[in-house]
Amino acid sequence: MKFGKWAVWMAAALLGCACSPAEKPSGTEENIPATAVILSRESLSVKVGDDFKLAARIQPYNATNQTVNWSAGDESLLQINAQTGQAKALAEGSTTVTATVAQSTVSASCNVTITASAKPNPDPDPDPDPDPNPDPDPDPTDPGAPAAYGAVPSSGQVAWQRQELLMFYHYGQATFSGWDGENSNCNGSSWSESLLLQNYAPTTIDADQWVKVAYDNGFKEVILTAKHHDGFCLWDNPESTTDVANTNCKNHTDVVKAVRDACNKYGVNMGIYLSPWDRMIEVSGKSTSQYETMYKNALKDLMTRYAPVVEMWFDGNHAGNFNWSSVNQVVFDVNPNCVIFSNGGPGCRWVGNENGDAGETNWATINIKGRGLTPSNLPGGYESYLSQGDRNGDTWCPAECDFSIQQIGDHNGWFYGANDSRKTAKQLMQLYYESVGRNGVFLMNVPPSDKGVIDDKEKKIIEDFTTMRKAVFATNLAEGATATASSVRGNYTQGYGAQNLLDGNYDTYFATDDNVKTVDIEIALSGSKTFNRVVLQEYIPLGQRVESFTVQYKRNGSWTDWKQGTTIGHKRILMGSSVTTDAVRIRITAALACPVLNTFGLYNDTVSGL
Ligand code: FUL
Repeated sequence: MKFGKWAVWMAAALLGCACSPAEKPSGTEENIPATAVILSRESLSVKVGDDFKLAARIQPYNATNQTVNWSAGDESLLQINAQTGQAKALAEGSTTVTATVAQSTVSASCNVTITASAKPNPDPDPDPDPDPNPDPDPDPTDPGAPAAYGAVPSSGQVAWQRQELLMFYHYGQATFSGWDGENSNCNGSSWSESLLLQNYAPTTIDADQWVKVAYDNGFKEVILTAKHHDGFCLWDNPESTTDVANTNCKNHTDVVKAVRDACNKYGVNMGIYLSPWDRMIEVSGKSTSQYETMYKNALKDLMTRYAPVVEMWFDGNHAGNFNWSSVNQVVFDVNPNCVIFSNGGPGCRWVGNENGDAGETNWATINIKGRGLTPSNLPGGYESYLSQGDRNGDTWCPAECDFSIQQIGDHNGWFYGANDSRKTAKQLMQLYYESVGRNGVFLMNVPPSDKGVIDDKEKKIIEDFTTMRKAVFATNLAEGATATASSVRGNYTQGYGAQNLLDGNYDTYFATDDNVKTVDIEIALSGSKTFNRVVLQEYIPLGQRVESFTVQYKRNGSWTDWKQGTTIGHKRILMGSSVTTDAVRIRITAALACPVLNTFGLYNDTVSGL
């Protein structure tokens, strides 16, 4: 082992570790060309006469040129402002909207289908006598959809957040040895490749069962540690000899492929974790720049071999001083819609703790432009910054709340431990409320055991959690209710009325006029109901807007406060005491722009004990 170089590398790595954000010299990321532009929608259906506007996101996020020019495939069907992107559907048919980054050929298109106007055709045989009593209140016309506000998600980020439940698999030599890279040595000896290769001793690996457990319990994505901090790789990494292909196991399994195949079978999305911190690199004496090249090659190999990869996980622990923009680019070159996780995105962010809970106030936006992004280069006090996001953040980068179902004392047990304690179904339910219910996603680590399966103990707890969750959300007590609002966009209730909150359609929403930022929404229930949970969702393709709201209910004929909330985002679940009523009122008391909400739900949790 070359201690001299190892010590230098460790010092460099520690400077960039998750616990001590490092400043990157300014001016290193000037004149960065745009490599892709992503639209908020890949396809869209509108009606003749509708106004709409798509949001465009340029990659990399810090590309120098941020100007987009807009055009329509067929201008007789669609009129579009070349600078602002504001569009109007003129006639029935199909066409495209294209956004092209100025002075480049980088572009993206959205297919637009235009159908007949919802408004009835004008009377073909008009009454020749003028109406003696003209309608004093003629039908309002569609004022057009609200423009996107602030930083908005890509279509990949919207799809990612709507998954809500994600499962992590930490598996590798540490499953057998109990020594993961966070230990200062391996089995009491210095870290060495031969030790790792010897330690890895599976008799069988049933990745199909791992993914089935996820699928059966409503988890939409799984993330596998293709390489953890020890440096042991679960696939035949062309850049390393410390991998499954070099172990003594006869018929070694490419574990990444096994998970890929199972994901294909069950229709579950796949994410990959590739640890920047690597004990084998430390003992090799390789320089950071040599390692960066190896890391990028390994990443490219993973991206291409196991595509599609919906999420790439860059752990901030000892993440080192790579040129992270160029590492991200390796991912985007193969999959421009991949959501990249790190302490600071750019696709989604660490929530600032490993307890699985987000801040009660939680913006999906943070400031990362111009920071010379590294997985740890964020403002001071960044852990609380990450848990709450930034109201005026320049980039859409929602929070992912990771934790492990296994615990060693009060720490997460990332790799399987037969004697580790386990969280209970009730604790998982609490974390669900504190992650998904606070505009985050729930990322639970379920470590496969040394027997190559998810152990029955874990399986049972996850199934109990599923039963509990399903019981709580089985009946929306707002079904059959009537919703009205104190103000509706352009008075056009058929397009933007409060009833859209109850129709179960993600893409129809309630909205107000651009200058109306506070509004009351009354929900007259179909009878007397007892509830203790309220679910609200903003239509995030148009940005996050609401800053505060109050939920009230009718008690003895008067409105009574039940609970107050701050942000909503993709989903907010308010938990309160059980009350019985026949009417509920949502008062939006502050918003950054006109509120745009697509879902209201009312539930009664009588099973979790929370
Ligand atoms: C942390 C790592 O150090 C843990 O080992 C684990 O992989 C967790 C998900 O992220 O930062």
